[in-house]
Amino acid sequence: MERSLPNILVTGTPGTGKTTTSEMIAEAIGLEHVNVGDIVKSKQLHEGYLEEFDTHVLDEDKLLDELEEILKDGGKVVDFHTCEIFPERWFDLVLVLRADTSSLYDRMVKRGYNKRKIDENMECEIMQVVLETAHESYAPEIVVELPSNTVDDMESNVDRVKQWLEAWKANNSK
Ligand code: DAT
Repeated sequence: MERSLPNILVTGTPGTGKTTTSEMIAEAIGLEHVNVGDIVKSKQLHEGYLEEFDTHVLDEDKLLDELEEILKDGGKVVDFHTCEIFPERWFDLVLVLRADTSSLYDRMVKRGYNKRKIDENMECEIMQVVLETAHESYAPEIVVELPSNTVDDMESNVDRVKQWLEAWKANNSK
């Protein structure tokens, strides 16, 4: 896919800071934030709600069609906790946000998640599920693991992406 601006995927366990960081990146470097969870809900791209797991079952085909259109010209920061459903070619950089268990736990309690959801997400983070899945799904050189425990972490993550974008532009200018 030829793009004049790159697409960046920001992934990680719920609560690691994807939405906050994606908004900061989008603002700092002039890309557009695409919150996949919000699109799934607003366009009803799911096949129902699983009460037991407090989650929606994605209609992957519809979601991918919708996103293909949004991402085709590049310049998007895509924020989603699942990273393996997208075609590899869509992204030029995949950021996997990581949080310490204590930060993550506090954030999920604040969000009002039930115990089951908290336990599930804590285990997901401890077992590095999203990081391993990202490594299985994308080329090693585009997957970057970033700590996201403090505001300073977020700011330095945004700075890193800024520098990365400059390099990307230099490499992709004709
Ligand atoms: P996600 O989109 O991964 O679910 P979020 O961006 O909504 O996460 O963040 C959840 C809450 O945690 C929100 O109140 C902001 C806070 N938070 C996230 N990352 C943080 C960080 N690195 N430092 C301080 N607070 C953070």
